[in-house]
Amino acid sequence: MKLKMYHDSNCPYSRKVLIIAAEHGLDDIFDFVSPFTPEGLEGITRENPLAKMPALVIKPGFAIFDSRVICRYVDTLADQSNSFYPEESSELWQALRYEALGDGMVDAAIFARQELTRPADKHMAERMKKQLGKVDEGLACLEREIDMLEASMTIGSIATSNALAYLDFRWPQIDWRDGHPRLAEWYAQIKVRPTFAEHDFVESDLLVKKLAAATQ
Ligand SMILES: N[C@@H](CCC(=O)N[C@@H](CS)C(=O)NCC(=O)O)C(=O)O
Repeated sequence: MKLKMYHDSNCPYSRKVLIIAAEHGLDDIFDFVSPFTPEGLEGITRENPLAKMPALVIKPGFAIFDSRVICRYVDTLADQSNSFYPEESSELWQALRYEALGDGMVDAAIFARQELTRPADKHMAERMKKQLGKVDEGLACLEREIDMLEASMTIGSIATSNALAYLDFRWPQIDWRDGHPRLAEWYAQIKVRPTFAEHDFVESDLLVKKLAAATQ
């Protein structure tokens, strides 16, 4: 039986789940529901008190949420010799640290973008600058520590490369490759892995329609 997952094609947090599932050959375990339809919104609100995607219903009436929890759950469904969560303690903390960094960069990029989507007279330049500063510091940290990322493929590499993909999708005006040559080289290799390329971001028609309806 397939597991219902609340997801839409432009959600960076959901994308991590899709990549980890694909890496494990588990692409077809999901039955996707977009929260951008009235039924999807009703469902996600009922099943996740935070009403955020991704949320994965793993048994009737029981959904797990937050992409970090779902990624780890999906990983447990696979052969543990291929786990993206290292067994050795210091490697595990390193991988989880990069996962937090990648997700945190996505959080900051989303907060900053929300400023752009407000009417021009309501933009809060200071707030946007502060959030984009977090993205800059994250990029500098990844460039400095690239040897660690290159060493092995973990949930940390999935989350950090996902953050870079999200910058390319939503912040193309940020030329992050400039000044981060080793990170750019690492990302160029990882982004062509079939499991990453097949789950590239796609603008969601459902979201576009929802936003258009809201502004009428
Ligand atoms: N930390 C959460 C963040 C999830 C999140 O913020 N998802 C966005 C979509 S990309 C969402 O559902 N936003 C709706 C809301 O905040 O109400 C995770 O990793 O799953």
